[in-house]
Amino acid sequence: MGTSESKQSVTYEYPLTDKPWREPSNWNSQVEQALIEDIKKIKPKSLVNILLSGPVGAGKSSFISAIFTICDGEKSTRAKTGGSGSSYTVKYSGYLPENLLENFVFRDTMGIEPSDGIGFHVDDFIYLVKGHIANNYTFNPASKITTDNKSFRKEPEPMDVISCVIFVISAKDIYYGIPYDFIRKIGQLQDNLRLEDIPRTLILTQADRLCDQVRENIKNMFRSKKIEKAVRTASEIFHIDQASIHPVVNYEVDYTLTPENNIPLLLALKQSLKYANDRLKQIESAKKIR
Ligand SMILES: Nc1nc2c(ncn2[C@@H]2O[C@H](COP(=O)(O)OP(=O)(O)OP(=O)(O)O)[C@@H](O)[C@H]2O)c(=O)[nH]1
Ligand SMILES: [Mg+2]
Repeated sequence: MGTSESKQSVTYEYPLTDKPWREPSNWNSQVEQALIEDIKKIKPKSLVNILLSGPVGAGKSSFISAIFTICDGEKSTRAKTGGSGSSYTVKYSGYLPENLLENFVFRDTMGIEPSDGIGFHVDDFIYLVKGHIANNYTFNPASKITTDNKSFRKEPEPMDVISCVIFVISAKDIYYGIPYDFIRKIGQLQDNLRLEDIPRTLILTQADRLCDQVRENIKNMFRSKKIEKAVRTASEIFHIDQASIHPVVNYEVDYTLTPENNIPLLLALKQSLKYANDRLKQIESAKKIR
């Protein structure tokens, strides 16, 4: 009896689409290798900073660790992750992966909370982006950094500024309705970026928690209607083009390094690196134009 029951097929509320809604449609080691080769070709001449920002517990630190996992070829917990009520990350922390990547620094921040006075202080954002805040600064939810703070750089060097921001939000939160206060705060951060002309991408983490079919087989990612809807909704809420929104599963549950586990992470990484490098080139060429 047990055998026949366990063989019964499961009916899902949201069946997969017949055709994938995004390329690549084949997830294999050739596709993975092509992405790795593309990534290796993105070689900035000097250090480039990529900032991670987003709600508390979304998976910012986990995404950084996932990048190290891919670069090192084994599970990494480089950026410490957690699940407490308030932000696990309290310090501004830079991470420089090696092997696969060259010259890219990933900068982790405190999680945003819906209420004011707790979590990341949105007024710190512009100082981070412009390179005024030094590594290891302990965020203060009660007030923005003051210019007399020992971590405040009065005159940042070009190597201190941020060249791309990766917003990190849980796919489930987007799908089931992200609280308005998060939208308001993230909107405020985006206004700063627009003024500074800094590119951004959006990573929808924990896709495995939103879609059972993705949890069962990550290759279902681009055939999942729920994930597709989360991407569309995020695009509408945050005014980011869908092609810059990447659903991923961090190496937090399944620690097996496989091409299919890597592919969504690599797609997100490749675009963020490219945007960051393009920004650097844009600044260089602007210096030549009078
Ligand atoms: N299932 C699943 N869990 C994840 C994923 N990414 C992160 N997590 C878990 O979500 C929790 C929060 O992850 P963190 O990386 O600490 O999140 P964060 O955005 O850095 O959080 P704060 O530093 O607190 O703002 C941890 O328990 C992670 O293991 C994912 O893709 N899938
Ligand atoms: Mg964190």
